[in-house]
Amino acid sequence: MSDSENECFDKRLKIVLLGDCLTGKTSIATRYTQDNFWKEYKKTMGVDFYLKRIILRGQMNVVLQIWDVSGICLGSSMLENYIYGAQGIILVYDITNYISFENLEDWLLTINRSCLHSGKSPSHLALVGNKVDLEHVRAVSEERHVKFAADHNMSNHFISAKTGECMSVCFQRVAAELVGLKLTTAEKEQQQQVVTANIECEPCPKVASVQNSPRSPICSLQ
Ligand SMILES: Nc1nc2c(ncn2[C@@H]2O[C@H](COP(=O)(O)OP(=O)(O)OP(=O)(O)O)[C@@H](O)[C@H]2O)c(=O)[nH]1
Ligand SMILES: [Mg+2]
Repeated sequence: MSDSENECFDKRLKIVLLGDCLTGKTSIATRYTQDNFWKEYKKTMGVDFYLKRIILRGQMNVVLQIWDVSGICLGSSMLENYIYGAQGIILVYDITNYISFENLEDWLLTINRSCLHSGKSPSHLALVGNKVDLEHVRAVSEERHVKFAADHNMSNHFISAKTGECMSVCFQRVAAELVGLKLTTAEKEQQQQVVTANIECEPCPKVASVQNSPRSPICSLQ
């Protein structure tokens, strides 16, 4: 983006997606920024970057810089660099995978350690339960989800990267929180995209070859 384009935007926010492998972070980023979804799993190596321009309350232009960090980065020395300077962190788990929910404690510990070390803390943490299109095989109850978010002072969201359900309102709410705006109920409802999906058996995810991948994030660091 050129400097002149930058000047048109009131705010630029760095939002980092963290959580275990396979929870759907890349799918969330690509659904939200490109309105695409791939069934095949391609592990993120390091971090990929995505941009999304939004308007809050019809008045504030915001550029969201979304950092999609690989699940394998938990415990890696690079994680602190990825988190550094983030205004918002979205912790993602898969509602059909209890372990991905349990491991959020480890992600939080790592975030807290990084922030202590760098002296910079994010202004907002959000908890995202992804894959709500697979409600019939849910492994984490809504109550546990809500309690975890309340215990750690996080906003809480349920979304589906596959259908796009509640995706937009999730990012809008996080962005609004970061700039100190409150969304009206009408705005929240307007953003709520509900798409019905057929129930089907999901095959085990396969690692797709890099050459066949149609994904094109803006930039990638490994
Ligand atoms: N049914 C369903 N599948 C999803 C959803 N989101 C992601 N998936 C699938 O879950 C698998 C993993 O998705 P990714 O987005 O690659 O997961 P990730 O969190 O980026 O994984 P790492 O890059 O390894 O950290 C893929 O096969 C996706 O198609 C969803 O909302 N619903
Ligand atoms: Mg990924």
